[in-house]
Amino acid sequence: MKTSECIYTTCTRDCPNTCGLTAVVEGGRLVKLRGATKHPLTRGHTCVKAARYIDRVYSPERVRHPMMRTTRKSGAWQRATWDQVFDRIAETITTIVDADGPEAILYYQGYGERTALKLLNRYFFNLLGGVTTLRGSLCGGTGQASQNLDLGDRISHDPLDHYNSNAMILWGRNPVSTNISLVPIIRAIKKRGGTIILVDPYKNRSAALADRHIAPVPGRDVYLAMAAAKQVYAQGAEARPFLENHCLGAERFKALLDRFSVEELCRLAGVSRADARFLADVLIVRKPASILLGWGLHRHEYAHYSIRAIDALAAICGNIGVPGGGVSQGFEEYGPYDPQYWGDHLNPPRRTLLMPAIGDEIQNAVNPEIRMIFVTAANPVCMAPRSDKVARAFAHTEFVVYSGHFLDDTADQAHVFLPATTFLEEQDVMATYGHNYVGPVNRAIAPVGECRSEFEMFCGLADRFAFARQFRRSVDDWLHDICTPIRRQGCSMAQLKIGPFRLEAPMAPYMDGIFPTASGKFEFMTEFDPEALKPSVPDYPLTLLTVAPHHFLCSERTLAEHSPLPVIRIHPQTAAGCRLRDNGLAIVSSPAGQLKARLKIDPDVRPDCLVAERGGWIKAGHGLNRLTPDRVSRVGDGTPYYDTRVSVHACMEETGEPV
Ligand SMILES: Nc1nc2c(c(=O)[nH]1)N[C@H]1C(S)=C(S)[C@@H](COP(=O)(O)OP(=O)(O)OC[C@H]3O[C@@H](n4cnc5c(=O)[nH]c(N)nc54)[C@H](O)[C@@H]3O)O[C@H]1N2
Ligand SMILES: Nc1nc2c(c(=O)[nH]1)N[C@H]1C(S)=C(S)[C@@H](COP(=O)(O)OP(=O)(O)OC[C@H]3O[C@@H](n4cnc5c(=O)[nH]c(N)nc54)[C@H](O)[C@@H]3O)O[C@H]1N2
Ligand code: SF4
Ligand SMILES: [Mo]
Repeated sequence: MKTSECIYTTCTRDCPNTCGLTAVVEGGRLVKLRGATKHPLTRGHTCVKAARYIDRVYSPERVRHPMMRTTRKSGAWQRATWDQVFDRIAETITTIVDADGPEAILYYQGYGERTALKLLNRYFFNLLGGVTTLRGSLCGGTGQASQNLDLGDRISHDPLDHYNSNAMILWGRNPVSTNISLVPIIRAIKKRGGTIILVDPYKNRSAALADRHIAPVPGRDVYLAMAAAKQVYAQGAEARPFLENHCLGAERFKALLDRFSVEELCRLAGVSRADARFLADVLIVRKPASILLGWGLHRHEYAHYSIRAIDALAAICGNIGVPGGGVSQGFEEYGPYDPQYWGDHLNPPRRTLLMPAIGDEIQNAVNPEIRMIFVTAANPVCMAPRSDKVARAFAHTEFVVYSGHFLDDTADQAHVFLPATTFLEEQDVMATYGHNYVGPVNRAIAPVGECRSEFEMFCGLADRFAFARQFRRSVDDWLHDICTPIRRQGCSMAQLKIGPFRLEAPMAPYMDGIFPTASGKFEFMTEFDPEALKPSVPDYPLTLLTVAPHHFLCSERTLAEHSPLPVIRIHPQTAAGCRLRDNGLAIVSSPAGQLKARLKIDPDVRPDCLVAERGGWIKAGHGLNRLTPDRVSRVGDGTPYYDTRVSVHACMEETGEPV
């Protein structure tokens, strides 16, 4: 009989849930991955993606040994040893640094795994002299920067604090797919007679938990928040003591509201008056209410208007600084570590390239040009906007190193493939952007094939440079030092290997009514330019929302898992207007490019939108970022993926030609 072993670990995938997991191992093989009941938030629940992760670990498509090739176009991948790939990378780095300096190298660190040891990746490049890195965000930067303007420093409510809420507004967020541990909390609020509202142009899976679904025009939530705020004032229900004592700019915000009627605001938001009224009434009657901002709300050029207006609405209702209230979005996943281990102090500030426009940024970089790109835990050719430009930039780069699990669109652009372990094969520590617990990543199985952790990769590379001794220390020694702030909070490293630890953080922030802004008060948005929200591309009447897939995490999939074409959802009226039929083929065009897709008629989509699940690979016929613009959000250097304007036309089944 096989003996079975259970190992406690933490999921490190790019997901705000960051579950405590039990890995069940039999005869050295991972056989089950289930939620660990001892985690105070995740409590034994996991998502559909967890069980399937075992297939990913052992997938026949997974790259299990290092590979390299001399040219990308014609060169087939050749199996190599770790020494061979390290030598080749180290030689190329030395040649490039000697000729053009370290800034000719771009280090592209992705979102695939954000653990404690990942600080050392950048530390390596800083020991090298400081290379070009990234700035801005493909993910949540806009929300954080916008909330910092209002609150001084964005601090979210602990998810467990939402148990104190009598209402929850899911504002552009889909926890049923993306943050499963919020579901029992939502159910508890409902059970107590509380109200749940989903605000989303698409009736996503979380609508099933909501008492009401409000579907604004994408990017126009600012008008809905303003309409609700106006009604709160109209009913004399504003939180006067809070506004008078703890806020700056409330009168000027009110003056912005006075420029519009409620009817006008609702029309601009694309919602009914009853919707705005319902939202206002819930916020007045069901106190405290917690508003959860989703990432969907962020992916617009002027997202800060909506986010700041939502903050303002919460402040007017007296929902800031109260248990069960607040406007929450995320946490600092690298927050609990000692930041000196990034190594940024070792050099003067080095060049950074803007993530939302990374294709142009790479191609336009001069003095020095980008000659080498080193990618870890990312798939920018597929996931960054304007895939055409990103692919071109990578193709023109002399030397590309890719560290990851599968031969995805970005790996196809590489000269060297470094096969990485998954979190089940590693020792590390994981904090999260979704709650206040940090947890251990414990090795459950031996590395598959010859895979190595990124830490081991950078150790192997560092060995080939003069700073080798500064880098080569054991995992335990590094974690001990990187986790100094956690140890100072009273958690020993031994304790951190056993289970989750709650970091010092308020359950509910700002309860003293003091905000870390310049004024010490909550600062209202006082400028708003409605012209900015007018659509500017008349030939492209629809907005394409490329949302989180339910069954996959971003582009984490294999070739075999792809459907032949991406599925794009369209409202029946819109489909009828363009003579498109259910399950028919269509060409979707934006100013950036074109894509063939299979249509699904779906009344849950707004008539002025199309909805598709993001993350499919270009080489599998998907690649939605062939259509997205590479603009930059006005606040926070975020990526306005959801400002993608498109048109859709039927095409012939046999030839794919337009009808
Ligand atoms: N299953 C699964 N889970 C994931 C991920 C995944 O790919 N799959 N990705 C992970 C990552 S990287 C992230 S960042 C999070 C994202 O987590 P979420 O924010 O919950 O998910 P999204 O699907 O990105 O966006 C949520 C919703 O925003 C809506 N939306 C779009 N534009 C607007 C708008 O202008 N206003 C409003 N009100 N709503 C809008 C979309 O229709 C969508 O339903 O999830 C993480 N978890
Ligand atoms: N159209 C559109 N595009 C989007 C979005 C959208 O809403 N619409 N959302 C954006 C968002 S929110 C995000 S966060 C980004 C994500 O963009 P990226 O971070 O570029 O891409 P991911 O698809 O998350 O790919 C992460 C990869 O890392 C690998 N990986 C996991 N762990 C490790 C590890 O330890 N080491 C190494 N080397 N590899 C590892 C995974 O297998 C996976 O292949 O995409 C963005 N792109
Ligand atoms: S992907 Fe998210 S919900 Fe699923 S197991 Fe990992 S952390 Fe939990
Ligand atoms: Mo993200």
